[in-house]
Amino acid sequence: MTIERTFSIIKPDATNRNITGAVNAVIEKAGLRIVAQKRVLWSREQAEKFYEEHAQRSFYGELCDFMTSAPIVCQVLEGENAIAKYREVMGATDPAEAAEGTIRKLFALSKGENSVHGSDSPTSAQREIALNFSDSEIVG
Ligand code: DAT
Ligand code: MG
Repeated sequence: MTIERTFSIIKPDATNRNITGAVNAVIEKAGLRIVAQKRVLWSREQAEKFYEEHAQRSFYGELCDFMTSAPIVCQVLEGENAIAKYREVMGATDPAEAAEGTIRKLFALSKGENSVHGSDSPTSAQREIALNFSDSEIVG
């Protein structure tokens, strides 16, 4: 049994539609604990830094525009195999390909406006949590 932490974002399409509670209900029903959470408006610089691995992709500009267009809810989720589990709970990047019952199937509008982010590996989780939270903000 490995208790892990992963980094999550509830994205602008979801905060705009006032469905952060509905997203959190799916997260908690899956057995993940929200051990840190804050609503913030990212600067362009924060978005570009966070998504720097995608800097050469065609959608990078659009992605950074979207992620700074409205408040987001940043979270740390804790649980058994939290990183892989949350990727499962989120569903595929494109909601058209996401499995039934996943957050993206339930709520996402498109491949870009897809309601949530979740870390894809332990290395990413560590980096993304450190970029967005201080240790004292995470209370397990
Ligand atoms: P994920 O968020 O599932 O890890 P990713 O890391 O490949 O997906 O991409 C990061 C985000 O960029 C994704 O959540 C939405 C956006 N994105 C990815 N591919 C896209 C595309 N082809 N067109 C528009 N936005 C895209
Ligand atoms: Mg990703």
